[in-house]
Amino acid sequence: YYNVREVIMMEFILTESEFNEDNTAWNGNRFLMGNGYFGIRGTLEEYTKKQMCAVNMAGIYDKMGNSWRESVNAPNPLYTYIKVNGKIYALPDEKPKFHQQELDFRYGIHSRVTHWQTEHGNITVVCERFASIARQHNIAMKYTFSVDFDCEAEIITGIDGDVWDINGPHFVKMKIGSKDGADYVTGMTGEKNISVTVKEYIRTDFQAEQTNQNTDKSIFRHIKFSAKAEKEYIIEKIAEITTSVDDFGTSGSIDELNYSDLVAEHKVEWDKIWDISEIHIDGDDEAEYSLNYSIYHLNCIAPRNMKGKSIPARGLSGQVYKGAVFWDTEMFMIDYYIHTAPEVAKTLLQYRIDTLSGAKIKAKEYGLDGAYYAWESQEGGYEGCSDYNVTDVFTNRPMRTYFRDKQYHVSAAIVYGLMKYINASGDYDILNNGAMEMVIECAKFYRSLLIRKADSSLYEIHDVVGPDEYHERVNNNAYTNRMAKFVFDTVLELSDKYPLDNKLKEMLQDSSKNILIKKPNENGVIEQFDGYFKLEDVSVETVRSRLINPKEYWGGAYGVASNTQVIKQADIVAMLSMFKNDYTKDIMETNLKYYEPRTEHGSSLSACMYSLLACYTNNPEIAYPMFMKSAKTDLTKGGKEWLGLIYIGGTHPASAGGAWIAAVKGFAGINEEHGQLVCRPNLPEKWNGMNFKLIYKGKWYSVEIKDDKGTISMI
Ligand code: IFM
Repeated sequence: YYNVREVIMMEFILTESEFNEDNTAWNGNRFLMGNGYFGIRGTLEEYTKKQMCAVNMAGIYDKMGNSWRESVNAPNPLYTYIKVNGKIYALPDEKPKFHQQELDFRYGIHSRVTHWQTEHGNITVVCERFASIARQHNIAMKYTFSVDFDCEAEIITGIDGDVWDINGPHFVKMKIGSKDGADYVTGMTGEKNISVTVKEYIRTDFQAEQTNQNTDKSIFRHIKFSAKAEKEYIIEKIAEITTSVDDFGTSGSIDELNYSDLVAEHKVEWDKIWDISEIHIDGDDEAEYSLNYSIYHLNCIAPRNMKGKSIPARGLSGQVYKGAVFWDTEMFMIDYYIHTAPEVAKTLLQYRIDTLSGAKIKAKEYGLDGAYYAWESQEGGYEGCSDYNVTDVFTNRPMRTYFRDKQYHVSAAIVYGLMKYINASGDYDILNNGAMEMVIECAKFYRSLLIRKADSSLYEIHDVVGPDEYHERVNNNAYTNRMAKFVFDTVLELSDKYPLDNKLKEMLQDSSKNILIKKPNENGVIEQFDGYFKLEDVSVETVRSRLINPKEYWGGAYGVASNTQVIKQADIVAMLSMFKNDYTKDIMETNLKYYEPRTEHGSSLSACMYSLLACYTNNPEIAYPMFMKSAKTDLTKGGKEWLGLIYIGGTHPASAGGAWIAAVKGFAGINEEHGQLVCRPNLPEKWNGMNFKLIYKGKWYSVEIKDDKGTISMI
């Protein structure tokens, strides 16, 4: 086993070489595997819902009673544990002599080796498994049991239908059974009657007595045999997950598939993905490792072969944030796909086109025109965000928040993502297929937000929550106003190709010309919103020291940050890095230096934006720690995982995407100028060079950076 490991390129291996029960939740995230259709948390085979095991399905949601709607977890076909001489050996209860968990993130293969010491001798379990990226309905697992003493052994393996849910249970009816040698569990959701079927087929290489023991939700095989010392007993399991709302069919019947063929074709697919997506950094192994690990996660959750699906804020790591899609996708993740898998970027945008009707319904609900996209978007554009989205830790009561009502910037983020895609792919055709209508509806939405005071010539937007969520219901958030202008201008620019109704055109010209765009003050700083400079100017640490409970919410009506200049995440800094051509380097640098010490970076979306702006202002040494923070978000222990009794952890794909943006657009200085890619590197001192590939307008390019010189060549 160890020899096999050695031949795998070590720089793509994530290892934990001892057992630490405290890491259960974190390991579930960092050892995650996925193929876009589902994600499998990095839990161990004997784990159940207690240890937050989940096979999280993409794009399937359910509401149970009055709880929040959330994505659905499938029954778990990996469930397996052992008994030796009648005693259960399973983590976390039976402490091991040795335990190692690994993720080979070049190939998305999870493995574990565990030794238990008994009074008679040692037991070893080795298990390897993967979510096939070549056949996205399939999972394969190879479970090897061995002992160094003769014993009576039993391997219990099956489909655990007692799934972990935050707001479940979602399966109101469950059916279990066996057909043609395969076992299955089908769960039926309560709200929409969506069926999720998990089947498994098992192959053993030894003689054993097999019996089935089922519950009303689960089906388990008990495989009993007399084990001989030093012999390996191998179980191969091939599973298949299908649902009643699938976009694509299965390929191959599970009884005809086998582990070695599946792993071989799975690796071929991953090799193809890495061929375009791997990034080499000369001189900084840790940065290279962390960045490619981030890229691994983006590849695990990409909705390949799927129609109109997007990526939730916590990827496919579970039901946190209701499994919903946020602005994170178009602002932080899509860039990576645009340049490595444009068809995936298009699928993400198709999701927004397909959910336009949901956005129009939401706009109407608030008495607004056009399309107001959901803050937490589920299928059909359904708004998953509740009015009371945070729990007050002091009263344990739900707290009124305004994420749902006032984060107007979400619609503009979608238009921004669309234009990044069109500019880099040249795919104007998407505009004929619903995207132009989407952009126009977003423009109408922003137009309907404009207000003008009686004696003013300028339009303002009032009562807003900007990206910095701590300051709610502010007026003229600079970011939101600038984004609204961007949407007006986008429609006007596109109107050359896609004729607009004259009245609408005039309205949008007027909106673009007269919307208030905040200018830098005499010190060069742009005020985040009206009255921001009048707020108490204290450090993040001072604000932190005022917390009574470490878990209390910093924002909202009486949060510790609300009446101070301390902000949660990049806001002005995000605007400057998105519209860098509007500002001088001096202004960008002044604002970077003003806002950074006032930013808590309480969101994993924050650091990458600061990193990018630091690169744009030729400050790679300031950018570097922010980049590393983003690239290592899921590798670093101690992120926010629990809010009281509510689990809020998971993977952070926006941070992973942000790390890619900082590396490629920031340090490597890849930019689009006059319809061409240019490379103006800004490498940190310790980086000697970088090389990677990119797709631009349908062609592949290789980028080579040596010291300060970058070369882009078409492949
Ligand atoms: O979209 C973000 C938001 O900006 C900050 N809170 C978490 C959300 C999901 O990542």
